[in-house]
Amino acid sequence: MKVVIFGITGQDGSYLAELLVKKGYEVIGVTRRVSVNTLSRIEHILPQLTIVEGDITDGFNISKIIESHEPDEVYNLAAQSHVGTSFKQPSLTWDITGAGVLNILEAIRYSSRKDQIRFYQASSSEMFGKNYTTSENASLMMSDDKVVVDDPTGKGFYEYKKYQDENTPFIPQSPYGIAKLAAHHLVRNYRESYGIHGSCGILFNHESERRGEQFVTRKITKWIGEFVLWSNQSSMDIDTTSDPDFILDNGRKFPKLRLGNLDARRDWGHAADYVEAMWLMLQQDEPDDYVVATGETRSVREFLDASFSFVEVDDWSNLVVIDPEFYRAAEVEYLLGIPTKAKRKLGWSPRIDFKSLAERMVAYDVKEAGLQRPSIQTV
Ligand code: NAP
Ligand code: G4F
Repeated sequence: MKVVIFGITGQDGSYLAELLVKKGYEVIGVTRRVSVNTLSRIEHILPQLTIVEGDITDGFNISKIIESHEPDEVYNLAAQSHVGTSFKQPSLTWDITGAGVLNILEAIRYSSRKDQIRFYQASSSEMFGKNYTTSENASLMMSDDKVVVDDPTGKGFYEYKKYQDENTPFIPQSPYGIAKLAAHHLVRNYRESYGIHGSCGILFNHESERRGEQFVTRKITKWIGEFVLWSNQSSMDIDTTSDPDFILDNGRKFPKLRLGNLDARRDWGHAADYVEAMWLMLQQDEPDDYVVATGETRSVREFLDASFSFVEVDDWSNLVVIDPEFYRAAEVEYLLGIPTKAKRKLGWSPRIDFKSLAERMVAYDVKEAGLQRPSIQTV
């Protein structure tokens, strides 16, 4: 079996490539030409991959790749995937995250192997934006904000009255979410109009040791790693209160962690679990759309609590600065996905929970910081 992966150099692309290599696929990864090396996440499996150059905004080139490599499966993970950046560069986001998907769909539509190709599109919980479903089981309400709903993963009852599933209408809040929603509808339209075997995974946030450093979880764990290294070289009396922006230690200083909205809630899983759901979707006879999530929601504040607890910091309030720079023009405040359909139809369940996710990321970044010896600012 042959597969083409757009976005193979990203977090998900690297885990998916690993999974498919293990399954015996011939993996063709498409990368953009850039002036730096972007292959670090897939370096360990490079000998087993075929790397070809391509950009999803270049329709002709995409057609050529699909026609010449004759894949059985095509995964589109390529995107300008940062929501904050999408407010600053909306046109670029539209061209890549929205219109780029149309280029791939057109390439499949006109391919001589249209009926043999199965296509996966990386849709996103960001498409739900400010919308959620309120549980109809109001009579089962346990307290003001909790209700027993379905038990999709078999791990216990879901105790929230607000959630998103495949039936929740989309009200996206960002140029990124809008571009993803346009692509999501295009896949449905090409499925219905031309019989393309196209499935969309509506994936909720998933993180890992390979997560991009601009996303909030990795930004936090990376900072913790560097802070642990710095504080190991410090005296016993680190001063966290005198300076609003820096942590001080006898003439040495370390910048505090600058974040935006700590109250936003996300449903956070691990990327290695989520790429299995992508593959399972393409093994189904009929194409369809699936929510992939853990069924638990946590705030950024809770991620901070969990992450700092692994380095034995109970009170991080003087280590973090709230910076308006990291607030968004419009926010998605609440995400909690119910993956009942993925569980029932695909047999998929997440394995790595919130606490283990934070623990793995912190452990990795503490180790990495020690190896890289980041430069320390001095007064
Ligand atoms: P990521 O780490 O940001 O990776 C994005 C990938 O897209 C990179 O390989 C990047 O290549 C590539 N890319 C960007 N622009 C491109 C272009 N014009 N042509 C070809 N490739 C291009 O994202 P991720 O976290 O792995 O997410 C994978 C996909 O799932 C994305 O579509 C994302 O929007 C979506 N998604 C992610 C999550 C999540 O929580 N991670 C949730 C829902 C949906 P370079 O290495 O050259 O930059
Ligand atoms: O980590 P984030 O940037 O992820 P966000 O915006 O939820 O988007 C991610 O998940 C989507 C799925 O829902 C994907 F489609 C998308 O590609 C991406 O992978 O931010 C999470 C939350 C937000 O509410 C943000 O406002 O954290 C808040 N936040 C607070 N301070 C911050 C920061 N986010 C970032 N990136 N940086 C901060 O300093």
